[in-house]
Amino acid sequence: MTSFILSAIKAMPTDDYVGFTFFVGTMAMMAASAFFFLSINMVEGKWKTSLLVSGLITFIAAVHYYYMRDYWAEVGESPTFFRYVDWTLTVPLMCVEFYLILKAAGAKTGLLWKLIWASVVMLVTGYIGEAVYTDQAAMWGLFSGIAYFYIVYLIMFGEAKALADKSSASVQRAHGILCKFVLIGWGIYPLGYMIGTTGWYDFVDGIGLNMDVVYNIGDAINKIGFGLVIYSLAVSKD
Ligand SMILES: *C/C=C(C)/C=C/C=C(C)/C=C/C1=C(C)CCCC1(C)C
Repeated sequence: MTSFILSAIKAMPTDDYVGFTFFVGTMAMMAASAFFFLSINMVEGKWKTSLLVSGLITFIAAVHYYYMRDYWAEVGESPTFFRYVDWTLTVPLMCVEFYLILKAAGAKTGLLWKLIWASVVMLVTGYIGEAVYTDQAAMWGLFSGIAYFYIVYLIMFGEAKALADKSSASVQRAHGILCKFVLIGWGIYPLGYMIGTTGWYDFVDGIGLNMDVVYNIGDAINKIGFGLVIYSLAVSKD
């Protein structure tokens, strides 16, 4: 731990705001993981797995942030590979959260697999546009966006929504907030993608933000936010 902090200070100039968000991101994800894991024994049995998954999401992110911070400090480039490995593990786990809260209303694993496949398509096409065929970023971003909207459709209007309507009031409430995270919170990522890739209108570059800062803010909001929605569902009294 001391060597981690020392190397972070050594390798991080005070004006490196990208590196700073990787550092704070690491700490935030670690703290959130401790919170979710330690809360498991304070909630009713039926919510323990959901809280465990919340902790796994932030824990997996914490480990990736540890490496991404280092990569940024040493190489000075966007850690695209670690970023997408992180997302490929954590986004499907967020799909699992939807499945787990809707299970009591009869959610089938078929729904879970649809969500997982759509998220894999979304992330693989995004990776191709960001790291492989960078001159075709717009086209791959479009493919990724279609998969993203399919996820939005499933949870807000499709199968998952129908199950939420049959659920208890507290599950309905949690489902509704999680949907907003996917619609608004996940919407932060395409913005980061447009900032980090070429072939878009100039106003995107004019925003003057760094892609990794946008992704890091998105991750903090979505991963910790998702977990807190699950936590408040787990401690609610109905
Ligand atoms: C914890 C990590 C999360 C919730 C990551 C979510 C990532 C996305 C919703 C990414 C979406 C993208 C598009 C919709 C189009 C452009 C490419 C992506 C991959 C950035």
